[in-house]
Amino acid sequence: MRKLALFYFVYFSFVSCQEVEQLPAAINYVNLNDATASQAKSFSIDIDQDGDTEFLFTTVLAADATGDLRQFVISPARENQVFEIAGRVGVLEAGQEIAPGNPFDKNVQPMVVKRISNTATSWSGDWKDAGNRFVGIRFKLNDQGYHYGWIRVSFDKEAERMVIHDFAYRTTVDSKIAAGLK
Ligand SMILES: [Ca+2]
Repeated sequence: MRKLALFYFVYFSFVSCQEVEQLPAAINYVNLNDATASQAKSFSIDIDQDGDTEFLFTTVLAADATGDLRQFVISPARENQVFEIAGRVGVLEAGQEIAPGNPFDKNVQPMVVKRISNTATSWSGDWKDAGNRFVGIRFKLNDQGYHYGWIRVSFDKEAERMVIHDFAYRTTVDSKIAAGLK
């Protein structure tokens, strides 16, 4: 009788452990230790560390009739995309859902633009005053479907650089995540 009781105890412990492992979908979190991207250097994120960049933070120089433009951009590689709002990189708050069904795009407007003319310097772009906000991302690795995740970014106007703090994503494809969840 005692043996039987022990059996049930072991058996049910085993079953409940299995259930715990199955949900919720796991999250991979990576601390980037406040990496920076500026005119002097770009910063790339190679999520699966296979030598191919998934997302690149860099600057692009351009010019128009009024002067020079220094554009701070995120460039998703291959089929990877960012959460977009009206063609721009959405400035997401902590807790905002990043999920299948949200609008994503690869080709988005610069996050910040510094305009330099002979007479003045001005800043524009949704991210110019951003502190600890989230870029929603989705990307494909070697499997079918998209992984959903976020990258926490600040813009340092003084030093003219993007600060890329950390990122996280669901290890299971097609699974939503909340911005900041790790
Ligand atoms: Ca990669």
